[in-house]
Formats: sequence, C-alpha cells, structure tokens
Amino acid sequence: MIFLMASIVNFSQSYTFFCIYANILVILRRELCEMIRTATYIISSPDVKDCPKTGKPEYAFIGRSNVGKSSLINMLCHNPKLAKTSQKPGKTLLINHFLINDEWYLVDLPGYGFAQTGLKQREALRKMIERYCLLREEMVCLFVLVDCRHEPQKIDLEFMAWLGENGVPFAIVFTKGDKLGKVRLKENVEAYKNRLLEEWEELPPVFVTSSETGFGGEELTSYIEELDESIKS
Ligand SMILES: Nc1nc2c(ncn2[C@@H]2O[C@H](COP(=O)(O)OP(=O)(O)OP(=O)(O)O)[C@@H](O)[C@H]2O)c(=O)[nH]1
Ligand SMILES: [Mg+2]
Repeated sequence: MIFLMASIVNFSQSYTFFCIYANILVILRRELCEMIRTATYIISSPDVKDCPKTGKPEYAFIGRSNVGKSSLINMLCHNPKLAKTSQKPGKTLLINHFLINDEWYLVDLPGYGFAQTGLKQREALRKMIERYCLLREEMVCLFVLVDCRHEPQKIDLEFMAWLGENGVPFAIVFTKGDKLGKVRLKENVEAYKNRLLEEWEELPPVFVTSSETGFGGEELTSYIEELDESIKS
C-alpha cells in the first residue's frame, strides 16, 4: 500500500515537472519563432510629408489593390484586426504606420491600378505611392506583393522597372499561396522569376506566403530582422 502511494506521489511529481518543462519549451519556441512581439497602429498619413519623423527603419508593403498587403501585415503581427482588409479592392487609401517591437515600422500602402477608382483618384494614389518610394528616408526595403495565381502583369513589371531606375531597394512577395497546389505554386513562381530575368540581371529576394495559413511568415520576418540588424551595424 505504502509502495503504491509512493509511486502515485512520484508519478504526480514527475508529471508536474514534465508540464513545467513542456511549458518552458513552448514559451522559448514562441520567443524564437515569433520575432514580432508587439505591433501597434500609429498613424495614417495622406502624403509622405505628413508621415512621422521617427528616425526608425521602416519596411513598406505595396502592390496591386486586393493583392493582400494589409492581410499580410496582420498575419505577420498575429493580429487579424490590426490593418483594415476587405474583399473589395481599394480599401487602403493612406500611408499607414505600425510600430513593431518598439524598434521598426511596417507600412501598409494603398494599392495601385484599381480600375474602378476614377482617373483623378488613381492619379492621386500613384503620386502618393511614388512620393513615398522616392522621398521616405526611413524606408529600408519595399516589398512588392504579387498574387501567385496570375501571370506576370504589365503594371507590376513596369512598377518594378521604375523602382530599379530610381534605385529603390525592393523584394518580391508572392501572396495567396494557399490558393494553389504545391506543384502549380512552384511552377508559377519559377515562371515569374524567368520572366523577370528577361529584363533583370539579378533577381531580388523572393518570398512565397499565405496570410490564410501563415505560410512564409517566419521567413519574411527573419529577412526584415536581418535587414534591421545589418543597418544597425
Ligand atoms: N485565401 C487567401 N486570401 C487572402 C490572402 N491574403 C489576402 N486575402 C484576401 O484578399 C482580399 C484582399 O486582402 P487585403 O489584405 O485587404 O488586400 P490589400 O492589398 O490590402 O488591398 P487594398 O488595401 O484594397 O489595396 C481579402 O478578402 C483577404 O481576405 C491569402 O493569403 N489567402
Ligand atoms: Mg489594404
């Protein structure tokens, strides 16, 4: 009887230790994987001249309307309500700053090329985007988002060419990766890279993501953290 009770006490102690150990591992893993610990909306600005002078590095997301810029920011920050998203294109119309870990900013830009907006508004948005790209000193890298389902679109290729001509550093992020099977996704990304290599000598960094499943989020955050470290040193 005494032996049985001792075994039970022993087992419950081991079990408690096991639970504590497992919890510590979970917390450590989260700390390592989730490099974005805090994300706070700061301000929306109608023009680059109105953006806050933060002196902190920022990383901006651009691309066609509805490509998934705001959703990607929410996915990276583990907060579906941080940036406003919509099924309809043309949701983000201002330059939105989000402070990450009190150290750097993610910037959600309006989309380009939404045909339904009037010519006047489209022109105003184009100006807003171009002025941000050319004049924002804090911007370290622009992430150009491309829907992985589509063939290379003229508007995106022209925009990337314009970035190249103006020496704006950029990377490409394929979005909505969950909407294609593995094989098709790989084929589309390869086809896109090959199309770019017709004009570019070297490819920019390329990421494949899904805001629906979280796929590619860690790679993208790691890249931003790497850039952030490299400009500090
Ligand atoms: N399945 C799937 N849907 C996505 C993904 N990313 C975005 N969406 C959907 O695409 C639509 C547009 O997403 P937004 O994040 O608002 O797109 P946006 O590029 O910010 O659009 P604008 O602000 O209008 O320029 C929404 O209905 C999202 O739920 C994704 O990775 N997978
Ligand atoms: Mg948006």
